[in-house]
Amino acid sequence: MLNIQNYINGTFQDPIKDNWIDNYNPSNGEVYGQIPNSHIEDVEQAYQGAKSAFKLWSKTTLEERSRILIKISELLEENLQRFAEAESKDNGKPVSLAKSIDIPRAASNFRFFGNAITQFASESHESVGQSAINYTLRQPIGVVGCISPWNLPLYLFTWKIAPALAAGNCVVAKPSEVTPMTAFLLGEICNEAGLPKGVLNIVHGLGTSTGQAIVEHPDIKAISFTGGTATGAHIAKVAAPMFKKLSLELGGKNPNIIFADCDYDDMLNTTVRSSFANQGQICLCGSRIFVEKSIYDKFKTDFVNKIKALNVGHPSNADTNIGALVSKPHLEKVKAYINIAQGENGTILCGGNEVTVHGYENGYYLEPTVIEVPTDECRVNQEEIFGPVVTIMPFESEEDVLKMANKVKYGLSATLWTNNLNRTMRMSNQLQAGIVWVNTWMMRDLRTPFGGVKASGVGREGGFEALRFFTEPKNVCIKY
Ligand code: TXE
Repeated sequence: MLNIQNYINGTFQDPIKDNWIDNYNPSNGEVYGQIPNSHIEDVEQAYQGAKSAFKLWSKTTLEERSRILIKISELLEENLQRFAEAESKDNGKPVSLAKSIDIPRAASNFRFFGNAITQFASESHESVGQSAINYTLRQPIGVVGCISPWNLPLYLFTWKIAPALAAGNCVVAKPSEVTPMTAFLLGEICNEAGLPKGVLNIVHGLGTSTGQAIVEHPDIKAISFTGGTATGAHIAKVAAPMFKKLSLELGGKNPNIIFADCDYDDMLNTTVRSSFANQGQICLCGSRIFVEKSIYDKFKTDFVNKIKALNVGHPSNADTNIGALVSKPHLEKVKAYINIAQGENGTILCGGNEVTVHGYENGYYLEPTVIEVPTDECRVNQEEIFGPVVTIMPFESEEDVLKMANKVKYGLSATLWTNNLNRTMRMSNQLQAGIVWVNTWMMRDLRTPFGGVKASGVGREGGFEALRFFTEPKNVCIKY
């Protein structure tokens, strides 16, 4: 058994009420440890730690903050294998994926924001003819709350924490109770890197108790949240009357639009990834595939053949493409959508069944599933499934596909495959999404704004947008 503890004021401690939650290994369905089920008292202690640390941290020079964040990044890189294995065990994702994407990107988050803060600038405005100069101070907010989900556990946790700390805030953070392990390990690394105690506090527990206590805390002034849209709406309701700053990164149901004039092989290989990477549990996955009619039959055959060749297996096998889904309830949710598709006259072109992996019979494995849908309005084409399930259907014209692409409540990302420049410009201007990828998918430059429109969220993270979110602008006007 591997019990994890809260990281408060630089030390590891049990939850005050001694309540615990089981932590499951999705690859075999077994409980392998326990995590604190923290309550309001633990959050209060974390807040007090953060509050005391704020006085010094907010006055620490940018060079010193930057040095510590870059040190955390280096230590994560040194511990790559250990963190990748821990992430995989907790989440079910292939170790190879955690090693090549999740942990390196978590390290990049600290390095990037460690550097970005030294380049962050604010504006000044000379009020010509009035003998006055205005400048903008960008001051840290104080104690901020960061709440993250289970799909990219350390990657999304650090995506919030790194800019919050870089900007001079102190943090009370909660990782998902489903995947708490690498956030727990991060505490050790922060101590080793010399992060002063109390600057970062990590409290574990359920969303409805620990998470809710963070959101409701009267002196935690900003909340950065990534997770489900329903949870985001609830958090907004709680936080709005308290006038908290909010950044909400929520769900997606992203279109992948394929025109006949694209670079076919590149499109096909990338579409396999954009459909099923991380078992399809990425908010950016292109889960609605629209294909121009003239290449629809060819695409359908080639795509299904590629998907049938993917290996579903134990996350630590080097040849595993698809690992385990994150939890039993999530597996049940995804399976329920496959049934819904059949009830809506969808045709399962491949997949659709649970997989028994020899030696790990109780793990949460599911075949990658491709469903041909008769209309874009069916539920599987409208609701976020967040698993290894994609829909495909043909389209006739640019106009039609644009309408279908935009006819969902979400607006996170969209992918467009075409070599026609004018069409690229027309479509990318009109797609309702925070991010449009053309002839690629999930290519990330950390300086770019990241986030969605409509039910995919409010606000942007990434680059200076994140540093703007985690600072309060103050106008100072001096008359001379
Ligand atoms: O997420 P939750 P769940 C989508 C996906 C998934 C669905 C539900 O469709 O099937 O959301 O997933 C914390 N106050 N995404 O239920 O509950 C919770 O403890 C404060 C998309 O696992 O939103 C966890 O740390 N916090 C998504 C975090 O919120 C609360 C990634 C996210 O959990 C809380 C994950 C509360 N009242 C799921 N309730 C994406 N956009 O990437 C829960 N939490």
